[in-house]
Amino acid sequence: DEPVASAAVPQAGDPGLVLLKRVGRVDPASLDDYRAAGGYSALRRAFAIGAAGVIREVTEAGLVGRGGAAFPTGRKWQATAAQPDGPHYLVCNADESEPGTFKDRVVMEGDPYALVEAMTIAAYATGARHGYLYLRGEYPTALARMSHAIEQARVRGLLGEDVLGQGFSFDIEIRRGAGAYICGEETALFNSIEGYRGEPRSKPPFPVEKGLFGKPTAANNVETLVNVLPILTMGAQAYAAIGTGQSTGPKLFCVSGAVDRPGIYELPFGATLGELLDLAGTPGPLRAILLGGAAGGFVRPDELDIPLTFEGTRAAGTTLGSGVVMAFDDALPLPRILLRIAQFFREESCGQCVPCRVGTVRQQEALHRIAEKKGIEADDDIALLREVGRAMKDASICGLGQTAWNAIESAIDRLGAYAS
Ligand code: L3W
Ligand code: SF4
Repeated sequence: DEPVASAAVPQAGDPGLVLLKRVGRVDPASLDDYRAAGGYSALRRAFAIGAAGVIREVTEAGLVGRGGAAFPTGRKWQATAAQPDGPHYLVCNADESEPGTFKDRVVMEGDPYALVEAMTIAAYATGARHGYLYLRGEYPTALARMSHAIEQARVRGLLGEDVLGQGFSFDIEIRRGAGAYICGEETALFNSIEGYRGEPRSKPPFPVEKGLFGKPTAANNVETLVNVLPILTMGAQAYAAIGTGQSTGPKLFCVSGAVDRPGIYELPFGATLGELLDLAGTPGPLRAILLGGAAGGFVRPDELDIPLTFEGTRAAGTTLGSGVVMAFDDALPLPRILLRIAQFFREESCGQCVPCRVGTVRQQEALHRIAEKKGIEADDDIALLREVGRAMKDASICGLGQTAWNAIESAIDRLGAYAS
């Protein structure tokens, strides 16, 4: 476990930060320091406005999921709360495994009480009395800090029976992942908690209706949840004024690769890719930038004016995903990068459905042949890759298979990979 270097959060402590304002500034072990820095004022406001009021604020703020799919959080919570038959569950997806993603880790290590408070608010809003924090197994420091924060919150009456004397009971159980990327897919994650193999279920039914243990479940990413704190403390309107009309609020970006200062950057939605890379510093010319991680897509260095918003990246034919920005120079040959991405998907496929189980193998084989310049002509292999990619996208059960061809397709079409 490599600790996140202090340079990894270069803006932590800046007065303008919303999500990272306590990271690097407030002792992550101290509940008193967290409260002195404004902690638990959001939960107090939640109790004051009631569960329906919380959902209204989150909806008006325009908050959407930060795990990659950008589903409206208010709609998810409303749908969960509306289910008549309980028990309802809250699941925090902290199985952060997308290559190049480490934002949730910085939040959990640097501001663990924020996540405890945010989960408590989410549970209150959705009617859950029991929450699970499904934590990536390779995050021992996050585990230690979250465990301590949960324990301290219990001791101080902020978790357990009758939270803050408001007649609301809620507690959090931590479950550790065991190194499988697929367990970040919400229904595979539920199976993992239930003790089954980490294989995705077909959707619908969506978790809001039949989730963990077949019960109504709100499943949210760490970053999504901690956004609820500023929404409640500053109000939905002030929050929605940050960012753009369609992508509201602040966003954490994970910058890595050929940059001077890799790390987590908090910026309002709407900053451009070039502005973000300027903050991180690029020591030399770039060959390509991977947006959205292995499930995302490559863009060219002449596309740095792409706005970092959901609508802006979509209009540019790419994706923001969970906020990954990986910069590549010429140090690594592109075919090797693509082969590594293909290997990743092949290894992480759960094997449950044919298009993905077979497709990820065929994809890696074709890329290997092209990289080695062996066997059939590259053009034939590229045609094969397109066919297999299409089948995976159209017929796979879950996001892994549906996105396993994205980065490779973008490298061929946008970067001209393999063009002679
Ligand atoms: C109620 C409906 N709920 C959808 C819910 C659904 C889920 C959320 C998004 O993630 C992304 C992909 C990659 N009623 C609903 C509904 N929901 N329709 O909304 O759902 P969905 O199916 O669009 O996406 P997903 O399968 O949850 C796929 C990204 O995830 N990804 C990897 C991400 C990795 C990380 C990480 O390491 N931190 O996030 C891989 O594919 O970007 O867009 O909750 O239940 N009608
Ligand atoms: Fe498993 Fe891949 Fe099918 Fe998803 S798409 S269920 S990872 S085999």
